[in-house]
Amino acid sequence: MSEASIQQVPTTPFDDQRAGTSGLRKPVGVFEQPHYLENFVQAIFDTRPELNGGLLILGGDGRFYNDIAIGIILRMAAGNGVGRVIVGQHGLLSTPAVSHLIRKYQAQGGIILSASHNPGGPDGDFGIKFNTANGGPAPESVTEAFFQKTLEIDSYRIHTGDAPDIGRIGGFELGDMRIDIIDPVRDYAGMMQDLFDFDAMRELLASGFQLRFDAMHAITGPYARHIFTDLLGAPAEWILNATPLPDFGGGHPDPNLKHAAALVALTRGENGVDFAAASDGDGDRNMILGKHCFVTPSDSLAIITANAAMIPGYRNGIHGVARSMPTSQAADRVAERLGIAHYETPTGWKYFGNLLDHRRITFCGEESFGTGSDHVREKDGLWAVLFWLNILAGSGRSVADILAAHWREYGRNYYTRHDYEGIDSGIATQLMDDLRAQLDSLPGQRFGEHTIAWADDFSYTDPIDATVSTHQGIRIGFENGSRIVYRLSGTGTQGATLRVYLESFEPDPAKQQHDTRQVMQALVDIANRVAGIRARTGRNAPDVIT
Ligand code: G16
Repeated sequence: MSEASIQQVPTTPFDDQRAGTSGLRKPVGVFEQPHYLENFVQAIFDTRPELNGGLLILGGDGRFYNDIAIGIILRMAAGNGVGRVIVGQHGLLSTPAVSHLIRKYQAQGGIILSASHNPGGPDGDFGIKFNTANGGPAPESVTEAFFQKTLEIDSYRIHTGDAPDIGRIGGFELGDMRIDIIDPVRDYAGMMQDLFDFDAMRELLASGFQLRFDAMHAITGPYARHIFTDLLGAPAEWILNATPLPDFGGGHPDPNLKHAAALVALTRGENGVDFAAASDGDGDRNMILGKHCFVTPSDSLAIITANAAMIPGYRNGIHGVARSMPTSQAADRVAERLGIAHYETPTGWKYFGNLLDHRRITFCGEESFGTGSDHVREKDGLWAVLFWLNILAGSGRSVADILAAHWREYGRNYYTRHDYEGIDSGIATQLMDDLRAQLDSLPGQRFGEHTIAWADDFSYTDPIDATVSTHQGIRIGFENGSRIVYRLSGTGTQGATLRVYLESFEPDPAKQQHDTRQVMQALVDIANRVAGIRARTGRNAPDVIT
């Protein structure tokens, strides 16, 4: 290629490009600063030499700035010697679809443009993350190398030609680089057909069973339309908010009881639908609802593991199961019964990568509405919804019946999470430091019926590469099996978000149908007293309860 078509643009470093729990997430205005995106992307190309002459997968959740960023990244890829880029039409690809395409086409990596469940639009958030050749989010060692590079960057390389119109499917050239613009849905839908029993699900949907899926004006709209309507025969109107919009229609694309309240309402009352589900901005999260019931993500992971033998893609046996530390211990009980391994990892999907790659686990999940398996290396919203639909079709039972039967057999882990958002970062850090200072004196302290048995600051040693991750959250365990966990979020963009995770175990079936809020109240009060949340933050209640 003529070097004349490649421009070397001088730049200066930004000091805030260290990745959080999942990539670099900032308000759109930060990304719109001259050179901000370019610096980060150049750091990727500089530290991943395998991309030179290699294949890169590129796509995003369609939020504001997605199309502009795609154009810049295509020109920079051409400027940095990438051999070929596969990009989703209109720049759209869900996070699990990118993971799948990386694996299917043996790409050297992928770039995903998304701030996940954070709001979009000109005043919302934008984000970028890099996935490695296994299809999974870059581990800390890789994102740390990006960060170090961004601190010393002095120029970036960009092709001076125009990127092709990403609305047109087909093959294009930019300098020596080939660009293939593809249908974002087709490959992913094919993988789902390989894993699940589409005939059984089609029959269920034709039998009077009522399903609703809320795409929240985000990436899963086109995927859900194709899978549920074209392949499974569901009426088009069962897919709600199916058109991806740059600002997600002004909503918050977070599938939980607060932000998907309209969907929850459809499951209530005499005419409540049998099954409802939602996914988030980039399609990796899921929420599962039945008539008058909500399945916690922790229970969902346990039930998926317990019912794997019903699903064609998992019938031949499963390895183990992993959950992030704050996720309830429900899946552990299933693993023990099945005689398979179970793991407890820090928050962040990247920590599951080694376990999946080395066949230690088949399933993994997080309380933050993430569930997945070894079919890709990301959590996968529609996969989880299809897994549940396949269980419903295969068992002929309702969501509520499946939940109740599961609890009867394994016991119920009551679970709730309280989020205090946008609190002062200094106050949040001090709260965590003071908790850490109390760790030795907490065991033995009694609060009514709850006596603290142990307390620690969670650290994790990866069983494959022995990487150690420290300070991953404060855990307090009680003699009756209850647990309180405190963590600061790594995905927020305004101040700090304190997450308090609460869990208690109930083996007695006669006590398993109580209201979660009532059951957890005593533990909520203890969590407040031990950390002094109200006094420190001035907040009387959490902003979000899930
Ligand atoms: C990301 C990560 C998840 C994590 C979640 C919440 O999800 O991929 O592993 O559980 O954030 O993290 P935090 O508690 O640090 O805010 P997503 O869907 O935002 O990519």
